[in-house]
Amino acid sequence: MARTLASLIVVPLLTLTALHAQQTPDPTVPLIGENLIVNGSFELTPAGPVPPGEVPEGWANEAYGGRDGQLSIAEDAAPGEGKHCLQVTVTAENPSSGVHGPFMEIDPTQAYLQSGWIRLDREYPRSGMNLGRQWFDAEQQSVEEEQSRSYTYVVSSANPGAEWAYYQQLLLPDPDPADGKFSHNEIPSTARFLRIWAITYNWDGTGYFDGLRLQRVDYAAMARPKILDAFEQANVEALRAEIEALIDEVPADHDLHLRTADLLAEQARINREALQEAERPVNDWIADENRTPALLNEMNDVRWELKTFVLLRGA
Ligand SMILES: [Ca+2]
Ligand SMILES: [Ca+2]
Repeated sequence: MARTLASLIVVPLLTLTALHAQQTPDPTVPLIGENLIVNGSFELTPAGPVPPGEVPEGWANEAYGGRDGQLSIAEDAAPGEGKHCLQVTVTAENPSSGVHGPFMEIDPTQAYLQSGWIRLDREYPRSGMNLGRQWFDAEQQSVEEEQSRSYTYVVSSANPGAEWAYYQQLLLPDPDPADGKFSHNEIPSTARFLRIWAITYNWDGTGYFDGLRLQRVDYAAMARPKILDAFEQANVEALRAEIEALIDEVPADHDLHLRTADLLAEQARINREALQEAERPVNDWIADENRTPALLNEMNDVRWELKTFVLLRGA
């Protein structure tokens, strides 16, 4: 199951730019509801220095407990993000600052998009700007991966230069909770809360955050490929095996079982006919344009529905 679902997660991430900047928010991600972050655009706070020991409205605390006045609200904004942003200034003597958000309740069986804009005051050879989140369980204790950490990043050491750059990451349920690990884009199964991190760590420079968002995603409605690529057309048996593995994860009374059984029976029938035409390789026959596109596309659809069902655990 882990291997199968890993392939699912790779596909959307390749197109959703988990770790590199793009100029505009991705319009293909269907979002549900409003931004869950209060004052993620820093418009609720007047421009000027944030008093030492304080943080802008909606945020919980300075990330490193600093009382050194490293935060301020600048009169600048990312495209479409109002008139203010958060400025963080760190120095060699005091190299880490930023903000942590409050505990936000999340559902680990749902999909979310975390995003934000970052720029620096000038070009730097390296940067310490990080946008991410820390995961917490129902008791608000940090969720630890085996021998590892409870925090993960949309982007770490973001170094966009002096121009605003947009970063986003699709967060999906951990497809394999039993392995004791979760990737940067995975929501740990035991997570019930998160705290947003917009931090500047171990650096010497000035950077800006704006337009910080966390929103639910209608993952099942995300655009999916309607037509299999040539590799998959030539590997229909692999597609079949993937569907067979997925259907094992679905409760027996779900109507996906009937649909899948009919589809696999049809594919098996075509296979048998192809074998009887002994002179033609099975896969060529299967890919015959007049014979099987509808079947292949329906298998593709069913695979997507199964993956979505399994990943979101029927939600
Ligand atoms: Ca703003
Ligand atoms: Ca896992």
